[in-house]
Amino acid sequence: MRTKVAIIGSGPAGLLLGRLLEIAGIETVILERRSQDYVLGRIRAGVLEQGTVELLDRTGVGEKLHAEGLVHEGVEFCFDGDRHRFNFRDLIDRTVTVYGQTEVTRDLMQARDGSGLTTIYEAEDVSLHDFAEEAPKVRYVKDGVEHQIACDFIAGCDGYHGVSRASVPQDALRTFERVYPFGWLGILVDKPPVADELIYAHHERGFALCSMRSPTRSRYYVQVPSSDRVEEWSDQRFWDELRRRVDGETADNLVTGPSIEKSIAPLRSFVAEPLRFGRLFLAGDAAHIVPPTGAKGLNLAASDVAALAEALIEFYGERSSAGIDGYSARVLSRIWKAERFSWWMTSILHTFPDTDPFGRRIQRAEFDYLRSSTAAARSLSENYTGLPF
Ligand code: RFL
Ligand code: PHB
Repeated sequence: MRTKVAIIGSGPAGLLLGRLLEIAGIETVILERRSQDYVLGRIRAGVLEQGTVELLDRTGVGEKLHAEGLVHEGVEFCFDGDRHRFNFRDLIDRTVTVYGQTEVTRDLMQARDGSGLTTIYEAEDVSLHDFAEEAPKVRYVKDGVEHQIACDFIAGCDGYHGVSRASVPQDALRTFERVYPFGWLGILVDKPPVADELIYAHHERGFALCSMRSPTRSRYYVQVPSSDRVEEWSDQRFWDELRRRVDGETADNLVTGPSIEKSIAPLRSFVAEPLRFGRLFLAGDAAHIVPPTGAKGLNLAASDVAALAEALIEFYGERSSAGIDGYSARVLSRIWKAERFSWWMTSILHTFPDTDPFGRRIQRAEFDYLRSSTAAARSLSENYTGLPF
C-alpha cells in the first residue's frame, strides 16, 4: 500500500489531522492499535477552547457539537469554601464549550467513514522505518499478516505510550518532565450537574472538580494519592469526600447516584523536543502531556495538528519545506505556554505532601489576587479559553 501521510493513532490528534488533510485533497491512512469501540469507550476530556470549536467547524464536523455542546461563559473557583466566578464573556469576550472527547472522536470517525477513507483498527506491532530519508515506511500486522505502507510522511499521533516517539533515536530527543505525587479519581454519573458551570475547588484535603458532559450527565473528580487504587473507592466514599472539599451550597445540591465509570488518572507534565525528525512528526499526547487541571490536552492536540496540516498543505501545494521546517518551533511555543498554565493551575489548586504553612498562604494569596484583580482574572480567562492558534 502507498499513501501520502501515514497517521499513527486514531485519537483526536490523528483523526483531526486526517480530516484537515482530506479537505486539502491529501491522502492519508490511519493505523490504530485498538478497536473502534475501545477508542470510543475511553472517557477523557470535556472542555473545548473556542479555537478548537472553530477548527472543528471549519472541518465540517461541528453540527452535533453545536446542537449538544454546552457553551460556558465562565468558570468558578472555590477556595476553602469561598467561591468566585470568572466571567469570560465580560472579561475577554470568549467562551469554552463542554463537549466530550468521546463525542469529538465519534464525529470525526463518522466523517472519515462517510468519506470512505482508510483506518486500520487493531493494527498490531506497528513499526516506523526510514523516516530519516526520503521514503519512509510503516509496517504492521493485521490478523497475523504483515503489511507495509510506503509514504511521504509519518504523523505520530499515538499518545504518550505510542511507538512514534519511542522510534526516535534517544540522543536526538530531549525530554522535560514533572510527575505529581497524586492523581485524579474521576466518576461519571447519569445525574444532573450540581451547577451550570465547572467548579474547581481547593481544600486542605485536596483538589476537587465538578464538571459535566450534558444536562443529565455529570463528571466529578477528587485528588487522591498516587498509591490509591480505584477498588478502594466505593461510590459512597467518593461522594462523602467530594462533599467535604466543596462549599456548603454545592455539597447540599449534589445529586448523587451510582457511577457508570470510575478511574484514576495520574498527573504529569511532559514535553519532548524537537517534534520533527526528518519525515516523522509528533503531535498531541505523543509530544507532550499536561495535567488535566487546565483542560488543555485535547485542545493542544488540535492546535498541533492544525499547524502540521498547514505545513503539509504548503509542502504539497507550493513545494516549499518552510512550513515543515518550522513546525517544531512553532508548536512548541504554544505548547510551553499551555504547560505553564496547566502547571500553575495544578500548583495553586492541589494539596502537595510537602506544602508548608507558607506555601498554603501563597496558594490563598493567588486566589485572593485572582478575585480582586481584573488583570489577573483576564490572564486566567485568556489562558483557559485558549491562546491564539
Ligand atoms: P490519544 O487520545 O491518547 O490517542 C492516541 C491513539 O493512538 C493509539 N496508539 C497506537 N496506535 C497504533 N500503534 C501504536 N503503537 C499505538 N499506541 C497508541 C491509541 O490507542 C490511541 O487511540 O492522544 P491524542 O490524539 O494526542 O489526544 C490527546 C487527548 O486524548 C488528551 O490530551 C486529553 O484527553 C487530555 N485531557 C483533557 N484535555 C482537554 O483538552 N480538556 C480536558 O478537559 C481534559 N480532561 C484529559 C482530561 C485526560 C484525562 N486522562 C484520562 C488522561 C481528563 C482526564 C481524566
Ligand atoms: C472533564 O470534564 O473531564 C474535565 C473538565 C475540566 C478539566 C478536566 C477534565 O480541567
